[in-house]
Amino acid sequence: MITLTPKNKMAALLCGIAFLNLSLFALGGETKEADGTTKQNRIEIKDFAFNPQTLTVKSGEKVTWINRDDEPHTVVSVEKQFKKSTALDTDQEFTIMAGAPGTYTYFCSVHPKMTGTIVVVKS
Ligand SMILES: [Cu+2]
Repeated sequence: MITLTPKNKMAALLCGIAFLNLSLFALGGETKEADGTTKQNRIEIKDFAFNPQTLTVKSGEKVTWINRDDEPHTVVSVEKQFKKSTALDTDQEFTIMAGAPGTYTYFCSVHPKMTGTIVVVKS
């Protein structure tokens, strides 16, 4: 049996606070740049194409697509590595969080010739 002295109690409390901070950070899932801004991983859908066509991000970062066409488009992972989007109307956005490192290829289910790739690297 361990008896908590006041000193030990303080250590346990600090430990708990540190753990909580880590948890909150993990939940945030956004990478802060050196200047304090949140990194934006954006892919524009324009003229029936994903721009940029290949994007490299770190695991845990968010990726947002925005449809700049007048046509609806979708974002669907070929290997179901992320949840597919609904049909995106003009200026509508879709965001995922990059999971495990790997190559995520995706396409638009309305126009299957529209394809793109996200390369997820270790954070
Ligand atoms: Cu499309």
